[in-house]
Amino acid sequence: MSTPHETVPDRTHYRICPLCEACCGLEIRTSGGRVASIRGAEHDVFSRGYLCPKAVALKDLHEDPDRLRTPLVKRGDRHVPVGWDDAFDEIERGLQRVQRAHGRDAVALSFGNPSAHKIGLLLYTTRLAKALGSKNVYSASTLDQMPKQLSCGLMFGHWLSIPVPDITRCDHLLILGANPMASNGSLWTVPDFRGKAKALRARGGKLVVIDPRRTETAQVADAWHAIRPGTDALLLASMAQVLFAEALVRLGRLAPHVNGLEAVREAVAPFTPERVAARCGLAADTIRTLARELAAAPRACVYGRLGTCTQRHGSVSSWLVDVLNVLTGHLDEPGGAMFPLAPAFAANTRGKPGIGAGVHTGRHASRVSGAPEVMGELPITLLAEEIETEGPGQVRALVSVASNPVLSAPGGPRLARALAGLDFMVSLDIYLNETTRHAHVILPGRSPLEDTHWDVAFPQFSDRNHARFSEAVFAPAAGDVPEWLSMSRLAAIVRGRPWRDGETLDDELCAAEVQRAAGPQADVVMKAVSHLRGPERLLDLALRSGPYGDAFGLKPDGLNLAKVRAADGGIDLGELKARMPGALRTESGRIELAPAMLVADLARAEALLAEPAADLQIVGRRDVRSNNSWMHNLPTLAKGPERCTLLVHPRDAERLGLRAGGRARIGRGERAVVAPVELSDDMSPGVVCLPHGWGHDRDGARLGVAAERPGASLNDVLDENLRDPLSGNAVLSGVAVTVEPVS
Ligand SMILES: Nc1nc2c(c(=O)[nH]1)N[C@H]1C(S)=C(S)[C@@H](COP(=O)(O)OP(=O)(O)OC[C@H]3O[C@@H](n4cnc5c(=O)[nH]c(N)nc54)[C@H](O)[C@@H]3O)O[C@H]1N2
Ligand SMILES: Nc1nc2c(c(=O)[nH]1)N[C@H]1C(S)=C(S)[C@@H](COP(=O)(O)OP(=O)(O)OC[C@H]3O[C@@H](n4cnc5c(=O)[nH]c(N)nc54)[C@H](O)[C@@H]3O)O[C@H]1N2
Ligand code: SF4
Ligand SMILES: [Mo]
Repeated sequence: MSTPHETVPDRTHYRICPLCEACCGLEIRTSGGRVASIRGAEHDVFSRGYLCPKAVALKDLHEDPDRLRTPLVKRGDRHVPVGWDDAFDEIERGLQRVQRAHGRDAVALSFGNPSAHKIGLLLYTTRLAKALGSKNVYSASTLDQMPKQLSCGLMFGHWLSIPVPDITRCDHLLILGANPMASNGSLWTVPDFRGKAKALRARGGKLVVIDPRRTETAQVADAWHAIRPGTDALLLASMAQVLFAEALVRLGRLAPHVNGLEAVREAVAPFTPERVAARCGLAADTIRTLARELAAAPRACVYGRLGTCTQRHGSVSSWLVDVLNVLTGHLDEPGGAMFPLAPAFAANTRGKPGIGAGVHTGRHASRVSGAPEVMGELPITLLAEEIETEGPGQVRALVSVASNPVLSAPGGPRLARALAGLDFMVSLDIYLNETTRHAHVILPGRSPLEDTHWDVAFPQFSDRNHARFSEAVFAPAAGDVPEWLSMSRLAAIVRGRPWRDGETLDDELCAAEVQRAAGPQADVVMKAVSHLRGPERLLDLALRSGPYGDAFGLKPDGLNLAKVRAADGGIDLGELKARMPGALRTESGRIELAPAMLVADLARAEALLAEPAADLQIVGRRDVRSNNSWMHNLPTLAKGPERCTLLVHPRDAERLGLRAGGRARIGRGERAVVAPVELSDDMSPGVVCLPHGWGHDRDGARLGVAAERPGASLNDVLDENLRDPLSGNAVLSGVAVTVEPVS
């Protein structure tokens, strides 16, 4: 007997991988309606055939029987499938009831990492947040990059104006707290980091890594320096001090565009290498050499990522990374730290070049702890207390979009208890997991292979400019609702309208945006995109009005969606080019080298000098075959050795009585988890390492493969009360723990 699929001819599809920030182009061969093979697309203008083992798991993800295909509604303690209309009816009743009884702030929004990888989620999250009108907006950004967004926002005027290493022309790359060999890069879209780092060294360049662990990246570097976790602010301030003291500061071309040089000189003056060396765990001479080499290299760059953000001084560390780039004349220069020019959606390409409104924080504060809003968000580690604490403004309902804070945020079990007490919760997700099991209604997201794809954010961080679009590989099931439309329906609901208005609302918002941007030309513009709907309409508008756009026909050689769609493998837009001062959007129209709140916080970091390092600190790690909390259900990736292990230096193991393969209790106060021990002299003594995103043993989740080897959740131990006060980012690295053997 033949199935309908067997009549589908074999085909080869081009698809951008949505699984991490490298955004590799893939060649997916389908046969009989199923994925036959996945390879790197050699003809991709940007990634040129590179891929990692996760890409192949797109097939597992597409076929995963646990991946949700229909909406689920909670009846008693079970989730049962329902039709789409019934699901939206239930959400409309649930959310509007809470809003009517308790006001707008009573409904919170939480969105997670995968929403950055789908155009229909990312563009519509902003719309949903606006429609909601609640102070209670939370996301994975405060578990990740908020410190960098804040420091760059203050320095360059927009939250997404974040420079990236121009690695293909760089000869000296200093990396702190990042492991692109495993992570494939972050706030830096750099497919094939390994190959590019190798080429850098082959042309005589130098790669230096500063990390408490000799990571996979440190292993391919020329030098590795083990730092005491949480002390990057001291180290970086000290390097800046050396530059001033030894007259190595060269602002170069940007000199006339920089404010605050003297303030920086003064702020870093107390941080001599001799003073910080012992606390950082690096010799004073090493710190001097790091500064001198950076200054001496003609084309050099400092790059800091997760390890420099998820610590108590995340904002100051993130700031000082770019201070060093500016002081050594490497910002906005080829081979240095450069600003990509994305073809669509980049705020630093819109409005008046070189000047803007800057960024501001603290326009409101969290109700219970008074933490300032940053980029319209509150720290996600405060969500539990906002749900638990009674009084006006208490959070009583949650809309969760592609987020799994029960595993991804410190204090997971406390948050899970809080979620269980909500009046109403709706999740837009692809799994019934540790977080979504608390939802009254779960709306399924699509398999990436059923969606068209354009990266909204990552071209803004790419090591080369490009425009790439991919079509869906498979048609979605009949009656299936795309995620953008689910988001639009949710937006209609929280605006007090019927969910059935979702599509009309999208039309209204789009027309209003075009009216604001195009004024008298609005009708012509709307007509030009009248054949499109949803995210594709927004993309065509953004491309055509963007820096390479066809300006709706005025520049016939320019880009539009149809052209990009027709270009299999994408369109190369060339190497990174200098963008300063035009890309600035600060109020002064200059680079703010010494934003007041960062300078003030550097003084707070000085207190670290009087505070001895904890006996044992824990840091995280990433494995190339895993991704945060949600890829452990894919057999291709789940097989192989146990990955959720505690790395311990043999010396620590000896004094703590731990042995390889034995089990360790990792504790902090009342909290503890147990994990197998792996001895590793890649660790610095005094630092242990456990990955996050594990702990798939919670009742009510439906993750058959992941539950077989659930692992322990690091965030069951970490402390939701530890934050970088400026950005609200959680402290996930360098937290003091105790470790003891379990028999
Ligand atoms: N201790 C510690 N904690 C950490 C980190 C760490 O290094 N250490 N890293 C932090 C970082 S950097 C991040 S970004 C956060 C991530 O935190 P989260 O974003 O909360 O976590 P994820 O594991 O990415 O889970 C995303 C959710 O999205 C769902 N999902 C996946 N694909 C789709 C889709 O296509 N559509 C929809 N609708 N849903 C989808 C998944 O099922 C899952 O529920 O974790 C943070 N937590
Ligand atoms: N395979 C895989 N790839 C991923 C992910 C994944 O889970 N798996 N997650 C994706 C996400 S959401 C993100 S945000 C990116 C993150 O990508 P990266 O920024 O590369 O993050 P990590 O690999 O966690 O590397 C952080 C490093 O910081 C070090 N570190 C910890 N504390 C300190 C400190 O105080 N100072 C210094 N200097 N270093 C410190 C850690 O030892 C670790 O090596 O990866 C993305 N890509
Ligand atoms: S590095 Fe791997 S997971 Fe990341 S985009 Fe490329 S293929 Fe996908
Ligand atoms: Mo992240």
